[in-house]
Amino acid sequence: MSEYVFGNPEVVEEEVDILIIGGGMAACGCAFEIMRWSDVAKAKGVDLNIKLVDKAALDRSGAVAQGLSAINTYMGENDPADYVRYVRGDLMGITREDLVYDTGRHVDDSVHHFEEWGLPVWKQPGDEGKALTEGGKPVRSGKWQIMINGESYKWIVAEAAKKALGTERIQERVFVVRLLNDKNDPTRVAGAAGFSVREDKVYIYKFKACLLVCGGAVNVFRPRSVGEGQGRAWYPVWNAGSTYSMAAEAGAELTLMENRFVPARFKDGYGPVGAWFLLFKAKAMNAMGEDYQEKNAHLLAEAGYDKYAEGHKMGTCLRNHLMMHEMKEGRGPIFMDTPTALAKLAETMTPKEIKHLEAEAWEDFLDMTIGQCGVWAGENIEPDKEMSELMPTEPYLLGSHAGCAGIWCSGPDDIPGTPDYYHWGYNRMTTVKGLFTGGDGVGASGHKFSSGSHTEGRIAAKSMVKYVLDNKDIKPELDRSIDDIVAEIYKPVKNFFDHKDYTTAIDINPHYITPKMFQFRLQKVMDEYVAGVSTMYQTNKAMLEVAERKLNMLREDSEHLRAKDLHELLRAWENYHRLLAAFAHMKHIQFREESRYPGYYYRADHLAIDDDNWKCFVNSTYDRHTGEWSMKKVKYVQLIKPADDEPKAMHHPGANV
Ligand code: SFD
Ligand code: AMP
Repeated sequence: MSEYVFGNPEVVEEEVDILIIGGGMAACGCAFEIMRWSDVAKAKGVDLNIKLVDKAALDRSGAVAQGLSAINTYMGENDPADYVRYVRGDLMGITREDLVYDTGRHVDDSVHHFEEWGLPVWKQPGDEGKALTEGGKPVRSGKWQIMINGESYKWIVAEAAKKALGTERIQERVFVVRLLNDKNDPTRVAGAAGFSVREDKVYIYKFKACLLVCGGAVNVFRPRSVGEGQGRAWYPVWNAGSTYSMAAEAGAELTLMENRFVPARFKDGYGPVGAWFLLFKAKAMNAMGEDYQEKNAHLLAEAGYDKYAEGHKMGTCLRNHLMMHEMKEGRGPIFMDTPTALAKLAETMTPKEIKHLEAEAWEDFLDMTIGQCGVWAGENIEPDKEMSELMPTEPYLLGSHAGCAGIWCSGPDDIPGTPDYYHWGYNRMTTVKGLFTGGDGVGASGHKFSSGSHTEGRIAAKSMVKYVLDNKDIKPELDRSIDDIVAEIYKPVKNFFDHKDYTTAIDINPHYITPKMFQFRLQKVMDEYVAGVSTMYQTNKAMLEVAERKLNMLREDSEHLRAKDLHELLRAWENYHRLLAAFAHMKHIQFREESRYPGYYYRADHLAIDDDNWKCFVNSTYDRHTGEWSMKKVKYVQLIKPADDEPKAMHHPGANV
């Protein structure tokens, strides 16, 4: 007989100097790096107590759970300044160039560590067995991307983090629900609270500084997958917007939350396209077999989008824009011509090499998106014989891939030309004192990917230690009582037990809402009014007003979320986090009266890109007491000169703010 009782949690209180919240790429980077700086502190007589807490198990948590087939950010022979130009172009001209440059100049060191820790990096013929640090030339799929055998990528990176930190400093399977501000200074963070997803326990941490790196937001929008396939998404379903919602509730300024990522993916399995486009040189075509990117290029000029696109420099959202045009005109489905690509590559190959090529085609997905192999196997698709459909997916909120939603962060202070409002002392610290972030958390600086996110965790590690050493006298005091926090976290449990006997059907009850139904409601609102797939990514002022009204009602109803077990408690709080992330996204889209990212979303009432008024960041803050959002424009500053071959319009002087 189990003695397990649910609903009366044991409260575990802990005080540390630094808490790392999350266990993904940025968190592992931080864990690895921080012990080096902690040793430096020790030499100065300060013994730092550091802890990492992850909702899942470090070995397979976060976006890299299934592994990856490429490292998308590796400089190698390239110049970090050029990387900034690439990121700026891809994100339609507005980016925090100081943050991007900072990641670019440090990222290769992380990749070298991955290889040293055992990650197999593909090498050019003749260089096999030669490490990158020994001059081994990687197989590049694109200018910035290198190929890996990455099924165990996360395992390898987690192992190094565990070794550095020590397993006794790692707490797995604790979902952090909220940050707690300091009683004596509300602009400072002093703690965090969460609960175990395995035991009836609430955890309350006090600290001087924390790294909030819980990834991006998935399942905010109604996904294309339905029924038993509904668990499929491209980005990790377990990253539920916790980074953005917890930061916003603690008072941190968010930036570019209007941005989202709509990846073009292999239909239904969500297999990534990068290796197919870049490595295998496959072409995408419409149902008539036409190369729609070439055919539709004139559309970019007609809409005035071409100033952000020039041949190979066409950004991710603009590629989507051209694909969506074909679909809207009724010339879908869109196909990835895998047979022609493989046949071309095979022209000069021996039969053995051809077999190897076919294996690589499968391995690309086996290593990171195994569900796509399921679709191929289930639908009898042999990629060398039959084409596969591509589809733009539902939107994701993230700051590390081809998107830049996130938190407004302090950058490095050694890059010439940075205005004061780009840095306030500690690199990667948010506008809340002691609250740092990395990876998907850092806004306005996309295209970091796995390696750049790891790097940002390392950058934050160093500056968090500095912050704590500079602020030795801080005595964190929570602004709320422990009883109050525990009652709040377990409110969905109380909602259930107080009312479960009112009806005979456990899920049907006027006194509570199940997390699943709550999620359906959120996804429906976001899909239908905030530019999801059902409106082909379009919205307008009136639709956003309806969305706001419905989201406000959903926020009221969040008080009535129920949890009949620990699993539902997790789902309840994940969906609460999704709601706040969704709210931020909606408010930002409402505020920015232009269509900055065609192919990601369209303000149908402001279809143009309006550089005169909107070539700027949009930042917001949230007041958790009133539920109000405050929005503002923040001036963009160009720090890296355009390259000679860059479109002239990129030289635009900046926003009218
Ligand atoms: O093919 C809480 N990514 C790719 N990066 C590459 O370098 N190459 C690729 O090939 C990439 N591709 C790709 C990628 C991701 C996915 C899912 C696929 C394909 C299918 C992107 C990177 O993975 C991504 O940029 C980084 O992982 C981002 O790092 P970070 O640290 O910001 O997030 P994370 O790794 O997901 O970790 C989040 C952690 O937070 C935990 N967590 N813990 C406590 N309390 C809470 N409330 C929490 N909420 C979340 C999670 O458990 C996790 O540990 S391709 O498409 O281009
Ligand atoms: P994806 O697999 O779509 O996530 O892409 C992996 C990497 O390749 C990212 O750095 C993308 O920006 C890049 N990429 C994907 N498709 C293309 C393309 N058609 N042209 C240029 N870069 C691409």
